[in-house]
Amino acid sequence: MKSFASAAVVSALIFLGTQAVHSQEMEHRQFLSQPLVTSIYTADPSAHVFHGKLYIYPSHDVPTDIPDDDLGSEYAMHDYRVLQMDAPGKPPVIGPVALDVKDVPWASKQMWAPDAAYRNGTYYLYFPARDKQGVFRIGVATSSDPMGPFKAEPEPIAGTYSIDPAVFTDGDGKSYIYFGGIWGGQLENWPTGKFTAGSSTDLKQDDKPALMPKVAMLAPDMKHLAAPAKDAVIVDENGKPLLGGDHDRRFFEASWMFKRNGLYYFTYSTGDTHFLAYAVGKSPLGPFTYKGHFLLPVQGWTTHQSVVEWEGKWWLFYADTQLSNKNHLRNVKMTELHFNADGSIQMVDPFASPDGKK
Ligand code: FUB
Repeated sequence: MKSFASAAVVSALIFLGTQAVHSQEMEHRQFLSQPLVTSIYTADPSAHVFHGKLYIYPSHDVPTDIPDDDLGSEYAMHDYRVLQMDAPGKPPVIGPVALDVKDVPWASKQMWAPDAAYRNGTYYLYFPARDKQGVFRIGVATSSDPMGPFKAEPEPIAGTYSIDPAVFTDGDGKSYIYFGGIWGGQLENWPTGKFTAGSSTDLKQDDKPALMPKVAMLAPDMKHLAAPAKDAVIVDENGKPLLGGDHDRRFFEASWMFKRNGLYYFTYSTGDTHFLAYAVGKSPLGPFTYKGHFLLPVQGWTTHQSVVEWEGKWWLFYADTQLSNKNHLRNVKMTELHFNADGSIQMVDPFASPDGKK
């Protein structure tokens, strides 16, 4: 018994020592960029330039006692605040509450990663939330002001489900919505377009095509799908869909589309392997050929991106947990994104200092 107790004490000391070394290493890691705002927690930054000004539509993280789990129950957000930046490097203005879950007739909780769009004088806020039955759906709300407040439609957008809506408007004025997320995002529960109850963490079909993000063209009113959503298929270099077991490359969540030099870049998070990845195609509907990672893992479990051209430069918006070191209390950041001559995206290391030193 005594020797067991001593061994336990020695193990505990070794454990604490390892932890101390680990946290010292964490403290000494340099962050590539600093949080854009520090007075509230923000994540999932969807950045847009509307009429020359930059607006960021983030999740608004809140403290909670709900423990971390594979379904992301600890992400208990209930409202949105919009950020507005006048110039890179200038602190953003934090808008008032733009939409609260209590003002969304169909929703119950978990206002996760939103996005926004503009058409004909109206701003549209797209957002996921659990309905009264606990099923994630995607809603839309409108405003005449990009900062809100937004008024929610009474029902979720018919034909959408799961999480992480991202809306892309092409040069011809047509808009497309991308959505979906596995595990907590419940994409596993929609095998045939109908919700099927059951475990929603990984189908464990590693040798089958991975679950793909969904894409649909939006109707001109921006509140309905013009056609049913279909898979935005991500294929490998041989044209074969990425497989479910390919956790380093397969889609997990966080769809974001941008267009550069006529090429459509579909970007996303690989979730449990913590990369941001991209795939390119010749149509906003896909298919998209996997090209690689472009953000190495950040501090914290999730990150979620947007990529936008602003004032002649390309910017990556993402999030980590620098302020809190807690998975569910994140802070948004931005850094310049660089492309190679062949259109590939240069890797971003969130722990390199801007001059490239670790
Ligand atoms: O913020 C809650 C969820 O975490 C988002 O919807 C996902 O993209 C991940 O960032």
